[in-house]
Amino acid sequence: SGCNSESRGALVVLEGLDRSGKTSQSSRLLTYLEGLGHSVELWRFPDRSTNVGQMISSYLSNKSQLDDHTIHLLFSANHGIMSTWVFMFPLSIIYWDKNLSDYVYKHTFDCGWTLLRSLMETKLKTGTTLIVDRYSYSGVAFSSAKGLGDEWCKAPEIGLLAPDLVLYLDIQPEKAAERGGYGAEKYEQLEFQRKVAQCYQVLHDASWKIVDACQPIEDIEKQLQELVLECVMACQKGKPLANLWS
Ligand code: 2DT
Repeated sequence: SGCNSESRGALVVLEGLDRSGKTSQSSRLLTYLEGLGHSVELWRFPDRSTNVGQMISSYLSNKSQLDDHTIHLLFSANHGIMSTWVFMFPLSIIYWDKNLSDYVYKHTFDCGWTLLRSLMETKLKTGTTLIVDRYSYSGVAFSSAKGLGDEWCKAPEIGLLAPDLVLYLDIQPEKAAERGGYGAEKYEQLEFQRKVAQCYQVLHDASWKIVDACQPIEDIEKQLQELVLECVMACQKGKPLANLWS
């Protein structure tokens, strides 16, 4: 059941609160699709391996402090969007954030044009399915939970590709808090996660499937497999790509 070279891959995103199981389910999906002979890659945001990713990581582990707007834009920059720099430059002056202005200075002129969007588009058009662990929705949900406006949060990410399918792993914040490892990072706090859950609610659209994340792990896995396979088929048959936040 492999893909033929003319059909495109699917853009599948997993979203949900911290500890909802996105990361383990994404790797299970990867194994599943590979097993069926599909060309598939697993991506994850934030990508902590890049320069910006390290700034994000140190913020999340409370080693550095950044203004809410600034960290939002760093997440956007981490999503590989050129227009982020247009937003970031004035902010680096307004907040006179040394890290940020150093970063803008060093990278504005050499970040090139290998935009995430075009990278994704190339992968999809050559038949590779992308499983993405968090995407722009996390950006909007987490920042608007802090009180930033939805539209402001979406603005730097306009033009990214819209996913073909968003799998939302639905868990009550109280249940997630009972799971292991909770509380290690800045955002892993019950009160904040409650707000994030509310912010996710208003982002749902037709591409979202809500899956109960409190079922046994294999049951969730089975449901995700069915949803993804259906989506992969639709994309193979020529479902058109669309833009996010347009
Ligand atoms: P992980 O625990 O999955 O590594 O996420 N986040 C993520 C944002 O605030 N904005 C974004 O654009 C993205 C992709 C969600 C670490 C935290 O980063 C948050 C949780």
